[in-house]
Amino acid sequence: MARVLRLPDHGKLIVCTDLQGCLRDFHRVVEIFDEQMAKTGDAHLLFTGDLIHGPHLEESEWPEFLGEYYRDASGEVIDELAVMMKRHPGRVHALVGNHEHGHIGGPHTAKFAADEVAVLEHLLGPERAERMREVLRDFALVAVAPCGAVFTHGAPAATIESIRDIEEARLDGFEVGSPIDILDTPVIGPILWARSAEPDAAAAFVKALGGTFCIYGHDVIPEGFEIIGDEQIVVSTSFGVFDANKVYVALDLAAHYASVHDLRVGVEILPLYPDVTAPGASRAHG
Ligand SMILES: [Mn+2]
Repeated sequence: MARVLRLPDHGKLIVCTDLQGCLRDFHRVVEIFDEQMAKTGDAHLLFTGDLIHGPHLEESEWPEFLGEYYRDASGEVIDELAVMMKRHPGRVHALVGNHEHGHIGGPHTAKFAADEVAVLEHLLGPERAERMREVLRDFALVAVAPCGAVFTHGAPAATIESIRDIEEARLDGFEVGSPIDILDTPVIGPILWARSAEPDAAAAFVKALGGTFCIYGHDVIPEGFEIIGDEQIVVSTSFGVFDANKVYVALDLAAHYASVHDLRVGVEILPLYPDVTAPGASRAHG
């Protein structure tokens, strides 16, 4: 598979960060993409990794810091993503996150279980697990767009000379490593695991890829998004956030964004649930 996804210079791009198995938010993002397709006939949808591995908790056990309540539906999210990719060839894309990586050669993640890779593959059973891995193996590591946007799962902290360093990166063979070891692995370690990047490092990274700024998730921003320096925006579309604060990004792929400051709230930076205004308001018990 190609490690670098190259987006076109026309159409609308919808960007969704970490879902962690939240099927309801996946459906909402698909609805937004479908509306764009109906309106313009030229839309793309990009998930920036960590579509899978959410909590398996009762609502009564759910801690406040996890944001809006949901129950993990990782298998369904990947099944439906595969359907969307077939239905819209070349328009629905995803990047590898550290949670996907665990299924295709990376260290097994331990966010909500001691071995989330083993838990999910056990839940799915061998055949469905293999089908899921086939879908995940096609995910790119980085996406670039002529509009200036670069997309990664974690922070753009990797040191690279050029796009070739991404194209030649290998994702397999890290099963035995711990997440701490992999953070020290050049290129893929920071891209999949770094929570922040120094402004100088981010500037060098996006420049090496011919871009002007980077959109990523991996960390939770309870307010929905955070802009750092001139080159970085961290976006929280789903996981760890209440509905009122969930944010997605819509880019005009024909535009040119000179820096992250060209992204406008209400135009490129949009609420996932515009009708929900109070944190937790959609929850039955408030
Ligand atoms: Mn992550």
